[in-house]
Amino acid sequence: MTDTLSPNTSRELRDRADALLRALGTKLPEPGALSARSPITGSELASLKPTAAADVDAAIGRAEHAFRAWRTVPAPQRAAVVRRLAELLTEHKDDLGELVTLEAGKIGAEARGEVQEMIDICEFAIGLSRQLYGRTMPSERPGHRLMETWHPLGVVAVISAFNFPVAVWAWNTALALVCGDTVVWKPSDATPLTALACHSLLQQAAIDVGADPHVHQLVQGGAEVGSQLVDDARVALVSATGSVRMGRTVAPRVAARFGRCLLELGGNNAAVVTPSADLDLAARGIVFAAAGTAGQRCTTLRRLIVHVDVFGPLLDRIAAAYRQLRVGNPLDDGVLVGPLINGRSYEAMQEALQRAQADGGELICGGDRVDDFGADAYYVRPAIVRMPAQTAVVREETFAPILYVLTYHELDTAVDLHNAVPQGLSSAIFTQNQREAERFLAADGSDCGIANINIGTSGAEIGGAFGGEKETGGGRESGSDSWKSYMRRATNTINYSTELPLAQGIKFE
Ligand code: UN1
Repeated sequence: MTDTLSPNTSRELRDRADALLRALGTKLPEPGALSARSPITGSELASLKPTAAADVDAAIGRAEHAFRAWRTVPAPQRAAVVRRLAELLTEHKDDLGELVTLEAGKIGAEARGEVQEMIDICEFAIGLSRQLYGRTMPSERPGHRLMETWHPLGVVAVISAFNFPVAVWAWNTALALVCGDTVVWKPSDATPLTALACHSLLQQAAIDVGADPHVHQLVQGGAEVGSQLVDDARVALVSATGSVRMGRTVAPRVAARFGRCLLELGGNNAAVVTPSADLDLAARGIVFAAAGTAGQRCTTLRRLIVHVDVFGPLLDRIAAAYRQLRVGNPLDDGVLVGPLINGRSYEAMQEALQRAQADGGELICGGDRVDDFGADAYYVRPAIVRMPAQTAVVREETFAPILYVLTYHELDTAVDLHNAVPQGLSSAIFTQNQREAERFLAADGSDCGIANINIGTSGAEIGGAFGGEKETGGGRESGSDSWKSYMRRATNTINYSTELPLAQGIKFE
């Protein structure tokens, strides 16, 4: 079931974007070469000027200068900016959520969820500001104390993707600010307006609490802007979310100047369904994880590894749910699947479906374009493809709603199949058998950064560390002790005795 759009929709979307920016206290941008488009229609919402190289340089300079004072502000006082940001986000949750829908195409419930995720990480960061703990260790020497202290790192470059245009920025920025770092943000060039809105909310927060607004800088544009941040020695940490291809260029360049990287790259997430699984619960978890956000989360479920005995009943349930998914305008109530971000995503999806079928895959449902929305908007029905084997196309991440289904007989084979992809972000097993569940979480089980039991692969809470292994890049953001990536550790040995004993019992007399 789908809805069509009225011919005036592009105009309405443009006016709505203007109104939302105003409501969010954001100055409308001056027109320029960077086009902000809505995937709802493919039409332009606004245009703006990309940040020129000299201005990127100046932004890094301002962030570096602001860092000198910011690092000495006590962490609980730094948290005041984040607390005010959380208040502003709460006040503007619906407006910012709607702007996310306009620009990234995700449905209202998910867009508001994304803003909630920002508020959650702000609350986490506020508490964290009093918990940047270092350890004290017993010294081997009499009259000595050994401890570690955590210090701000410097300028953090945040390079974020279109699919979580605001939450991933907040994960990084809320932590970086309480940790005493300053931030230069390069959002996706597909979502410049939500970035303008977030930047102005943060500027407002800083002004309201009397902090230096220069602690946050926004630079806009394409890969060349990101490149400049990657290569600038004043940037201490590059936190980048995006494709494996992007990570492959970023990581060695940052390493070459001994900078630090925090990478959140592609995922190719799978769920194993065992014979003991609660199939109704599994089906619900699978449908949200595979079709939600039109398959455009890095945590999207892309592979389903099902025991042969439950393949039939599980697939019946999932296919029935897929048939009821409403694809359409994400601004409309009841729509669960919005558009793909652009035509390139659509083409990548079609190409992957063709390759899968050439490999012997059987298209069970979906995959077709819903073309009631004009030539420049790309809506698709989420696809399910039964695969005879985990071929090359299945081992790649295609950022679109395709769920490949494979079957297994022995759990060991399922775990091997699960791990036999280059990426390692998120994973799940649906089972009511404790041995199977523990097998999946064990050292020789899932090799991912996230491994869930009876929950889909997407929709993680902010309290845990978020990130993955192998080609996913190894970074951890958001909760737990991810804050350590945003700080530097100093080991301090303090001698309060009148002697000078050397470690390891060395005598040097
Ligand atoms: C992403 O897709 O880049 O776990 C982030 C999730 C969300 C975050 C996704 N909390 O699906």
